[in-house]
Amino acid sequence: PVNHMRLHFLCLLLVLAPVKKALMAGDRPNIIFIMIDDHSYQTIGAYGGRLQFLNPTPQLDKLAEQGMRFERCYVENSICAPSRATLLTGKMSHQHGKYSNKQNVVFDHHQQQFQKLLQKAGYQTAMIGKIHLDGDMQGFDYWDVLLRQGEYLDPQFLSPNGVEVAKGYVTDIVVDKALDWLQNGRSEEEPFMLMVHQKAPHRPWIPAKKYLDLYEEIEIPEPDNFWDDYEGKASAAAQQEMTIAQHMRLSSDLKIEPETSPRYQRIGFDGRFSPRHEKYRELSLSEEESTRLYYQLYMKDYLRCIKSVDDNVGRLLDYLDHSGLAENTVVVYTSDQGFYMGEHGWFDKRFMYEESFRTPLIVRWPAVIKPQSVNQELVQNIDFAETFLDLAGLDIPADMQGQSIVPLLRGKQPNDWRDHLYYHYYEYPGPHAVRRHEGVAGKRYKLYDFMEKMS
Ligand code: SGN
Ligand code: CA
Repeated sequence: PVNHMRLHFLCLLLVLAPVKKALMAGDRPNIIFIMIDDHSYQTIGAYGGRLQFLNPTPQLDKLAEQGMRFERCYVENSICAPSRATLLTGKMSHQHGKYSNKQNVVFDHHQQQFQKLLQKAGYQTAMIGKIHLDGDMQGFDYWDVLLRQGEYLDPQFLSPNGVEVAKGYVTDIVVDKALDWLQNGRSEEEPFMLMVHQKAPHRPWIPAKKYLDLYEEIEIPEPDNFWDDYEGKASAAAQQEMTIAQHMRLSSDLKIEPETSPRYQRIGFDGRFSPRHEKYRELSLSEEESTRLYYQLYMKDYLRCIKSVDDNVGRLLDYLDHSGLAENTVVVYTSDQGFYMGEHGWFDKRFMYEESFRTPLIVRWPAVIKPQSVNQELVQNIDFAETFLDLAGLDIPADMQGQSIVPLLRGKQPNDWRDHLYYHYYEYPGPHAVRRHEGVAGKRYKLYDFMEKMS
C-alpha cells in the first residue's frame, strides 16, 4: 500500500508540474505605472480616430502593438486628485474621501493604500511626478512629487528633503528622475513598483522648445460635433464654462497675447511664445474664425506636449530593453481621466460623457500578454490597486471596491465580469461650472442624473 501511495503522489506531481510552471510565468513581476495628466484616447495613434494621420504617439502605438489595449477603461470621477486617490486606494471617491480637487477636501494619507501593502511584501516602491494630493506620501521607499498641480518649466518637487526646484522641462525631468532611480536607486534583489506621473498635457499646454513648430503647417480636423448647440441635452451641457469659443485665455492658454499675470511670469514663459505674439498682434477675426483659430492653437500645443510624453515613454522602454528587464516588467500606460479635443466645442473634462469618462489604458507584459490584444471589458480606475496586489501575489483587502484585471491580461474572459460602472462627479461650484452628477454605464447605455439644484 505504501508503494501505491507513493506512485499516486508521483503521478500527482507529474500532473501538477506544468500547472505550477504556468503559474510561475510572470511571478512577482516588476511594474512601471505611467500616469499622464489629461491625456485623451483621441490623441493616441493606437486608438484610431481623426488625429491618427499625424502619427502623434509612435512609442505608445508600439506599446499597444506589443501588449493589450483596453477599449473601455473609465474613471469613477473625472477629475485629477480624486482619480489619483482612487488609484492608490482602490476605492471610489465617497470611500477614500478625496472627492474633489478643492484643498479643503483633504486626502487622509494614513488610510490603506496598495503601495503600503506591496512595500510590506518586499516590493521596492517609488513615486515620481504629479500626484496632486497635498502632504507627505506614505508607503513609498522613494518619492519625489510635483508640488500641487506642478509647473511645466523649472518645476518644484516635494520629497522627504523638502521642496526643491528642478531646472528644465517637466516631462523630461520626471523621466530623468525615474531612470536615475531605476539605475541607481533600487537593488536588483527584489521586484519594484515604479510610478511615473507626468504633468503634461495639462493646461496651460506648454510644449518643449524643440517642438514649438511641430504641426505648424497642418490643419487639425474639427470633430463632427464641434459646433454643438446642446439642443436636446440636459441643461448642464449648455451651462458649463469650458468652451473653446468663450473660455480660453488669450494669454496663458492660447499664447496670442503676452502673459502678464505674476503666476505665469513666476513659472517663466521665458519668451518662447514671443514670435506668436508678433504673429497675431493685428488680428481682426469674426467670432467663428477666432473659434477655429483657437481650436488650432489649442490642439497643436496639446499635441506638442504629447510628443514629449511619447518620446519619454520611449526612453523608459529603451531602458527596459537594454537592461534585460522588459520580459518580466508590466508596463501600464493610462491617464487620470479623458479630455475634450473640441468635441461639443470643449476642452477640459468632468462630464460623464464618453470623452472625459473614458481614459486610455495600455498594458504590456511580454511574459504573459499576447501581443496586439484588444480588450472590450468594462474596467475602471478602481481596479488598479487590486491589479497591482494581484500581480504581486497578495490578497486583496475586502474593502477595496474594484477587481484585478490580471485574468483579462492573461487572456481569460471571466463569466462574472461586471457589466455596469458607477460614476459620480462632485466639484460644483468649481472651475468650468460642470454640475454635480452621478450615473451608471453599461457597454451600450448610460443613465445619468444632474443635480441641477445643488449650489
Ligand atoms: C486648473 C485648470 C483647470 C482644470 C483644473 C483641474 N485651470 O484649475 O482648467 O480643470 O486645474 O485639472 S488653470 O488655469 O489653473 O490651468 S486637474 O487635472 O488637476 O483636475
Ligand atoms: Ca487631470
